[in-house]
Amino acid sequence: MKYIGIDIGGMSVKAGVVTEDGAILAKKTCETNANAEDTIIVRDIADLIDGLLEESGVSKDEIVGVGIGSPGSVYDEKGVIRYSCNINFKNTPITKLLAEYTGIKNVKVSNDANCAALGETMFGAGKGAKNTVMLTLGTGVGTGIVVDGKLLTGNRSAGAEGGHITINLGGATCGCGKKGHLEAYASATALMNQIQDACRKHPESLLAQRVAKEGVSGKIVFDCKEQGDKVAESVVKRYLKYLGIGLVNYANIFYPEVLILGGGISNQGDNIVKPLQRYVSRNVYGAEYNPKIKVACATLKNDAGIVGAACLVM
Ligand code: BMX
Repeated sequence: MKYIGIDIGGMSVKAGVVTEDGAILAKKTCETNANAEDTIIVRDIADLIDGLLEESGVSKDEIVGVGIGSPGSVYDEKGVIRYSCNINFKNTPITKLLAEYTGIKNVKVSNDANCAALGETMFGAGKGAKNTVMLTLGTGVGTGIVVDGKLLTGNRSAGAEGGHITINLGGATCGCGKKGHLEAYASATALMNQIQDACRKHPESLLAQRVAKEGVSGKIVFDCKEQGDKVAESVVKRYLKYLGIGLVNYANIFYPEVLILGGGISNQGDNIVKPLQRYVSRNVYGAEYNPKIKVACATLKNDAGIVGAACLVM
């Protein structure tokens, strides 16, 4: 059996042919025409699928279905992307359009973090678990919640927007315009801002010197901390503290077996898992009496979006 997974992002759309074991047979990418008419964006995706099948030598008849993951508010049951703040989707009937353009009837869509959570739960860091919460730490903070093996998405799938829980009343402004949300503290975007703030305040630090030479990145702050830079250490400590608060909130509500962290920052592995594991284990309600909640980094890495989207039609 073969499936197609589509991972829509603000910059690019990634497509892959995925097997029932979650392996990717072939991949292809195109630019996201984010400001174009939504029908043009969907046409581009249809063309991408055609190109992918042609290059991989897989025929359309072999494809069981196409799953799509997109940032924003998605009405899964209706196959509609209601709204996405940086891509021109507005009540776009994406599954209907894509089925029409490709001739593949079975097309499903969900939020990008929901897809990542599904992929990691079926084939990645949450394999074997029935309850997981995944956080994608990227432009924003996306969350996907799996309860008893199924995605929990709320009324008409408008929920599971866990980046928008308030962790600091009146705090930093979130991408959505409200204040104090987890996304404003724990996204990769937020980490970049925190690094730049620290560099402005401490131009003498190793962090500031390296950022001036190499540009800002999440990796640089962990590298500088490793080299003993105190400024980098305090940026990392603060970042992990807010992320930890978010994790404990999810842990207390959903009590999953595994809390999974995705996005580029998850490449830090133990550098983030160890302190976060300590924080969660200390602060979750009734920790001494309840089962341990494991904190883990995503294992599907950049492929989580493609594999997870394909899981929608498995
Ligand atoms: C935002 C929101 C979520 C999304 C999350 C992660 C939009 C466009 N996005 O909170 O729906 O899951 O960001 O998105 O409204 P990413 O762009 O970081 O992958």
